[in-house]
Amino acid sequence: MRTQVAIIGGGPSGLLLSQTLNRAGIETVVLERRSRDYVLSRIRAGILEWGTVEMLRQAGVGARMDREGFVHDGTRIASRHQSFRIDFAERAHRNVMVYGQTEVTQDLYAAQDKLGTPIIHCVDGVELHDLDTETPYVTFSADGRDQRLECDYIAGCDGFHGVSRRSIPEERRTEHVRTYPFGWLGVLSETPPVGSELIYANHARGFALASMRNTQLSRYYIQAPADDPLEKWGDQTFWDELRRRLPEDVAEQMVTGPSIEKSIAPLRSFVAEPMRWGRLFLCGDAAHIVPPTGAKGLNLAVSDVHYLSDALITGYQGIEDSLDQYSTRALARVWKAVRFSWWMTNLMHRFPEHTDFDLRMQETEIDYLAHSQAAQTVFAENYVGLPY
Ligand code: RFL
Ligand code: PHB
Repeated sequence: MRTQVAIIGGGPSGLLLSQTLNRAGIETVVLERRSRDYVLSRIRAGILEWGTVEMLRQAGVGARMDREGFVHDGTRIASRHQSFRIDFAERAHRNVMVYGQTEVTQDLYAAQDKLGTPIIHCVDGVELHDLDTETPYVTFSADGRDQRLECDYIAGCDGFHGVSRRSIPEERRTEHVRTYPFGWLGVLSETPPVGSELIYANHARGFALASMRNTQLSRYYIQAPADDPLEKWGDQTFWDELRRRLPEDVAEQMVTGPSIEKSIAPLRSFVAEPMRWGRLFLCGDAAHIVPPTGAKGLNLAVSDVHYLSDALITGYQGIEDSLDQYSTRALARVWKAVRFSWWMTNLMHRFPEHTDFDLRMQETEIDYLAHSQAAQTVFAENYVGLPY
C-alpha cells in the first residue's frame, strides 16, 4: 500500500489532519489501534476555542457544531470569599463553543467517510521505519495480515501512549514533565446543567467544575486522588462532595441523577521537543499533555493540525522550509497553553504541600483576578485561545 501522508491515530488530531489534507488534494491513510465505537465512546473535552471552531468550519465539518453547539461569552470563578464572572466577549472580543469532543470526532468520521479516506481500525503492532530517509514506511497488522504502508511523510497523531514519539531516538528528543499530586474525577449525567455558563470553584476541600454538553447533559468534575478506586465514588458520594465545593446558591439549584460515565484522570503537563524528526511529525497529545483546567488539550491538538497541514500543503508546493518550521511554530503556541493550564491549575487546586502562605497567595491572586480588568483580559485572551 502507498499513500502521501500516513497518519497514525484516528483521534481528533489524526482525523482533522486527514480531512484538511484531503481537501487540499493530498492523499492519506489513517491507522487506528481501536475500533470506531471505542474511539467514539471516550468522553473527553467539551470546550472549543474560537480558533478551533474556525478550523472545523474551514475543514467542512462545522455545520452540526454551528446548529447544536452553545456559544459561551463568559465563565464564573468562585472561591471561599467571592464569585465573579469573566466576560470573554467584553475582555477578548471572542467566545468559546460548548460542543463535545465525541461530537467533533463523529463529524470528522462522517466527513472522512464521504471523502472515502481509508481509515483502518483495530491495527496492531504499528512500527515506523526509515524516518530519517526520503522513503519512510509503516508496518502493522490488520485483519490477521502483516501489512506495509509506504509514504512521503508520517504524522504521529497517536496520543500520549502512542508509538510515534517513542520512535524518535531518545538522544534526539527532550521531554519536560510536571505531574500534579491529584487527579480529576469526572461524571456525566443526563440532568440539566446547573448554570448557563461553566463554574470553576476553588474550595478548601479541593477544586470543582460544573460544565455541560447540552441542555440535558451535564459534566461535573472534582479534584480527587488520582489513584482513588472508582468504587469509592458512588453517585451519592460524588454529588454530596460536589455540593460542598460549589458556591451555596449553585449547590442548592443543582439537579442530580444517575451518572452515565464516571472516570478519574491524572493531571500532568508534558512537552516533547522537537515535534519533528526526519519525516515524522508529532501532533496533539503525542507531543504534549496539559492538565484539563484551562480546557486546552483538544484545542492544542487542533492548532498543531493548523500548523502541520499548512506545512505539508506548502511543502508539496515546493516550499521546503515550511516543514522545517513546523516544530518551532507549533511549540511557541504549545508552551503558552502549557503555561496557562499550569497557572490555572495552581490557582484553583489544593496541593498537599500548601502552607498558609501559599493559600494566602492563591486567595490574593483570585481577588486580584476578581477586581482587575487587566487580569481578566489576560485570562480571557488565553481561555478563548491565543491567535495562530
Ligand atoms: P487522542 O485523542 O488520544 O487520539 C489518539 C488516537 O491514537 C490511537 N492510538 C494508536 N493508533 C495506532 N497505533 C498506535 N500505536 C496507537 N496508539 C494510540 C488511540 O486509540 C487514539 O484514538 O489524541 P489527539 O487526537 O491528539 O487528541 C487530543 C485530545 O484527545 C486530548 O488533548 C483531549 O481529550 C484532552 N482532554 C481534554 N482536553 C480538553 O481540552 N478538555 C477536556 O475536558 C479534556 N478532558 C482529556 C480529557 C483527555 C483525557 N485522557 C486522554 C485521559 C479527559 C481525559 C480522560
Ligand atoms: C468539560 O466540559 O469536559 C471541560 C470543560 C472545561 C474544562 C475541562 C473540561 O476546563
